[in-house]
Amino acid sequence: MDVKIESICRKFGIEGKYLRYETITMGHINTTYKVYFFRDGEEKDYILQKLNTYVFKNPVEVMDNISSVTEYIRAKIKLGGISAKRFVVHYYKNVDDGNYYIFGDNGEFWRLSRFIDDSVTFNETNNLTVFEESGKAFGNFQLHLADYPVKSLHIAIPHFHNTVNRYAIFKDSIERDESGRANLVRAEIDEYLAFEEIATRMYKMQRRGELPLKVTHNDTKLNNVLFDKESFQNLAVVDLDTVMPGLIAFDFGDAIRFGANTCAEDEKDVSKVKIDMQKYEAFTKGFVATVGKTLSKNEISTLALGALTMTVECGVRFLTDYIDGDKYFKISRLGHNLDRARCQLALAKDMLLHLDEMQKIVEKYV
Ligand code: GN1
Ligand code: MG
Repeated sequence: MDVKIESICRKFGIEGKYLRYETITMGHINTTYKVYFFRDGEEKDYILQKLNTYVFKNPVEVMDNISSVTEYIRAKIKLGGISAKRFVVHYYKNVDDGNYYIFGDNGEFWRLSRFIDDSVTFNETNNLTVFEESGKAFGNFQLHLADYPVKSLHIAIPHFHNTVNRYAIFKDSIERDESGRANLVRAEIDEYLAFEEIATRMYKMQRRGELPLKVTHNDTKLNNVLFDKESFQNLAVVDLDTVMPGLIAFDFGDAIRFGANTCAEDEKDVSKVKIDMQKYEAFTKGFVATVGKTLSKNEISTLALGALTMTVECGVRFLTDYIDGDKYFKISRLGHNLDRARCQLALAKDMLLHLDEMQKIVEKYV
């Protein structure tokens, strides 16, 4: 593997002595490595990723979105008279000038970025300031792209947060029952079906023109934010593969789903799974403080609903994948997708009980 990793990095013009690589296990879709070289008297580190082309059918368009959006953010930051180096990811160009490299007969799709100096990520945190900072990070991402021409973006994954469509796919999978698992999860299926009306409300509002499409990140997990390793201030937002037109509540909601759960996303003991209202408030404060003033009345009134919607949607996706035989999300144990689906279900139920309280907290910070 060392030889392959080194040779791909060389295709991106990386010089110096190759030292080693580490596998980064975060993320359910792409394959990620941190790679170290030695040059000019010091270690240099890079993030090398193999894109999942089963999930991203048109990876060149994904990279095109990423370069346009990062250029845009970089230009905005520079306007403020500061260097953008630590605040936005930079992808290397290959020898032919594209920001990706296609390797081997199977057409593996690789990309390489600089590792942002002195940065850290968190899978979970009990530090409320860190979580508030992540709210600011995604809020700022929104602000930077507020005047970006939304329609010029490629659709990386069609109908990504279209919950109506997610439910249709779910029902179709149950019907086909390819791996014979549907009968094992009848209870979970019924509970998710009971959430269908509320979880499709926001999408229907958007279809009626009541919610605007903006440039959204669409995968706002806490571990997609880089923080300064000393001060824990937010630096940059990463994992830009799903940047597409979307609703502001997708970004707010998915961050809450992942980061304001009292447990990990795949907790098996669902009796422990709750919405952590302190974390919820911390994120809301950071997010609304940065982007709140740009939001319409309808956008504001759907933020808490967005958290519930994204939790149900993600759970439906995990359960669909379990029923399909684990084709989409990486798993590290048998039944992993089912554990994830059960965990999202428990979280959604608890959110439903707290929905009014959650919305009041949003309004407190607007
Ligand atoms: C996937 O790749 P990762 O782990 O950041 C997924 C998200 C889900 C998330 C659930 C392209 O994100 O939509 O919310 O898993 N990404 C894609 O943890 O499907
Ligand atoms: Mg991702």
